[in-house]
Amino acid sequence: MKTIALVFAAGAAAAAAAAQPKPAVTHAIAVLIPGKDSKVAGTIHFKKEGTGVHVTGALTGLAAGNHGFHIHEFGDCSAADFTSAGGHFNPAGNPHGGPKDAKRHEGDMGNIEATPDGNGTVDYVDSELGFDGTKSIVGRGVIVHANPDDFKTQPTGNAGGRVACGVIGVAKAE
Ligand SMILES: [Cu+2]
Ligand SMILES: [Zn+2]
Repeated sequence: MKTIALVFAAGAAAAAAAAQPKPAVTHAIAVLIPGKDSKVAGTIHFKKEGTGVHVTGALTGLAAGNHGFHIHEFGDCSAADFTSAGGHFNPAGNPHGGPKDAKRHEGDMGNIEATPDGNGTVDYVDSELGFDGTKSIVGRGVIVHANPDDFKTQPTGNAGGRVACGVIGVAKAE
């Protein structure tokens, strides 16, 4: 009788676990690695805030000035020049633009400005980014470019080569 009771309890626990929905992602993270001939590295956090996502982080090893900063379609940093990350993440089929444009690629996060000592930080809330459905940035790539994004040239912003790459993953709970 005891054995039967244990088996029943285990079965009920498994059923309860299966019925529970997966917890929604509210915090994702990308650790960026430098490309060939680059020293650019850093960490970018993505945290759900209201209906958007709060993007924060810091990079080192940059040349002074602005650098295009995007989410690209693939979380694939395997190629030496990071072309494996594909083009800008663009699930809505929009033209390229800047983060404040009404129509833009979802991945168009603008520029990161580096100080003369090579440090760049980002801290803004992006209303286009999300963690759910076709808009989900989880599993996509973050790319930092050698040159500034002009927010106009299609489809890349003319931002030049790719100097750092990271994969957006689910962050460990704090
Ligand atoms: Cu890019
Ligand atoms: Zn774009």
